[in-house]
Amino acid sequence: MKGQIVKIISNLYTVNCNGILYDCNSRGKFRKDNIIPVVGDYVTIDEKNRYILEVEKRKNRLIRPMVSNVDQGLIVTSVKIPDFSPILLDKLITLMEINDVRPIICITKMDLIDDAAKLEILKYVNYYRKIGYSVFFNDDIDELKKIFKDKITVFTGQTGAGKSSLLNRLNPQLNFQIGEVSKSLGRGRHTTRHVELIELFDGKVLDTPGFSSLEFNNISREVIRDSFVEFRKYSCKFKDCMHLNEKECEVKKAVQNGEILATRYNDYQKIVGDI
Ligand SMILES: Nc1nc2c(ncn2[C@@H]2O[C@H](COP(=O)(O)OP(=O)(O)OP(=O)(O)O)[C@@H](O)[C@H]2O)c(=O)[nH]1
Ligand SMILES: [Mg+2]
Ligand SMILES: [Zn+2]
Repeated sequence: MKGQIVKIISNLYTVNCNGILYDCNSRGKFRKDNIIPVVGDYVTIDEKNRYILEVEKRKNRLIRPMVSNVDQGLIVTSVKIPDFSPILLDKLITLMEINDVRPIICITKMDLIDDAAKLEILKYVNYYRKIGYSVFFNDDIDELKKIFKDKITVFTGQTGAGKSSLLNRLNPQLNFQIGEVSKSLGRGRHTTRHVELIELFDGKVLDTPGFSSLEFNNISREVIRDSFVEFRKYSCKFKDCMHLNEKECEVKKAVQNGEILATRYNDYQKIVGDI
């Protein structure tokens, strides 16, 4: 019988087969072949003996939280407490692009800033929309409800950005704990929380906000470059232009004339420089 792993607690795998949950063990064979089933995996189970027999090929797999077959990531970004951080946003977008996860941005806490600061934020919002990303505000509840259908969505963003608050607003029955900021800052973050896919508006979301792995080791500079989607349309003099120290670079020209947002380009330089 086929299904999807929706929860793992130590060695117990909860598999959803057409809406019915089966608690299964994994077979010893998997460990030998170095296949460790994760939440999100599509599997075949032996429903009688409650064993996972086979793990299907994954579309992708994220680490921290460990989850596979993710379609999209909702990047929850506050404009204050914590402050708006373009570099964090761009790192998360890059991380998603290279894992074939569609980034969606949700801005929170606009009520905490004045009109001048709002204009500044709108400049970013318009830019990210221009390059093809969906950007919502956490007030856009009706629009946000529509994005989950038939998708696996991971919530991500800084601690305190408002992920749990947003989930609760989307579905008050979820009743996630809110305001962990100060507590978690004191003790180091995210103690042992299990990873679980939950149903939300005909889709599934990951209730463990985290996605803290922001290192780009083992990723080539070219892949990072290509994750900046707005760079793709420029044809530079050198076909393999990294848009860094090359002369006559169309991307750099576009940064200078304001077509490409300066923070995007700076963040690109930082991310490439880090690897
Ligand atoms: N003013 C204002 N406060 C908000 C808004 N959204 C969330 N908050 C507050 O921000 C604080 C943190 O919200 P959480 O939802 O717990 O943040 P989180 O992203 O889940 O944080 P972690 O679980 O630590 O990753 C809480 O005190 C919320 O009430 C908003 O739009 N405006
Ligand atoms: Mg939370
Ligand atoms: Zn170039």
